[in-house]
Amino acid sequence: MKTVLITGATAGIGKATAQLFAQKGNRIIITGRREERLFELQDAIHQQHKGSCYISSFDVRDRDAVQHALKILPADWQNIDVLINNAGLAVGKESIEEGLYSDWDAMIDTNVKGLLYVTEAVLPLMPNGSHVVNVSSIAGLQSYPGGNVYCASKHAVEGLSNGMRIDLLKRNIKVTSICPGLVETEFSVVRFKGDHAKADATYENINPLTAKDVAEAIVWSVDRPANVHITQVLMMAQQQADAVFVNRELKA
Ligand code: NDP
Ligand code: 8X3
Repeated sequence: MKTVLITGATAGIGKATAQLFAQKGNRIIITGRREERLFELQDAIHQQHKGSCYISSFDVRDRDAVQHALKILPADWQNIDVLINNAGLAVGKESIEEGLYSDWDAMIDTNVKGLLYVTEAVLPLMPNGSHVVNVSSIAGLQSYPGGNVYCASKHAVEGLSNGMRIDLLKRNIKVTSICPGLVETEFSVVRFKGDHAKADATYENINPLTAKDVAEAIVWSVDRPANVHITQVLMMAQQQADAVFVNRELKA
């Protein structure tokens, strides 16, 4: 049984990952800004899996709040075996000349600086032999039209994952980067600022990945034997070749 801290557990990939780790008998710490959703998930985990689940609500962009949240963890939650850096978002899909400062700030502050703040606060609580999983993206490996700053933020996650893997070797801590393609979650509703028609069009005529598909890849990476270090998982939707080529003609 491991203790797993998951950021962004109020929705999508983070929520599915929390449920799967709980189903497998692990103790989980769920985080996010929408506290009411965290309470609902905690209730569901208690009822469905009789699992041990602790709530810590904070905004990953707020460094003081992140440090405080980790500092006040009860003593029996202060040993964290697995950190899942999942909280993240895209905001806007405009061409670079039309981008908004507020969108750029939200993506860089959340996807890059937020991941750093959480990692810095959690690492002192992680024993040798533990595991960090960063939820990156195909956008961390390739850019696509209108992806500019989101892709840059995920390229930074790739750079950080590679650097962390080197720095944490001395503590035997594994670092895995998960790079999914199109996953149908609240991601596109957030990206298009509540425009559900645009969000739905993202997944039109394809079989997108689900949050559970990505959660399974995360849990699989963590559950490998000690001698196996999964450094990166790249996974696409069925009709997706890469960040740009998506076939919407042939939905199976
Ligand atoms: P969702 O929008 O469904 O979930 C995003 C989660 O991130 C929510 O729980 C949200 O919680 C949390 N979050 C966002 N901003 C903050 C913040 N400032 N502080 C704390 N938590 C925050 O999207 P996904 O599940 O799809 O996204 C999860 C991760 O997967 C992201 O990093 C995303 O970039 C990545 N990804 C997504 C893909 C996709 O196609 N969906 C593909 C590849 C990668 P709350 O709002 O309650 O704070
Ligand atoms: C989210 C998926 O389509 O923006 O990372 O690359 S996509």
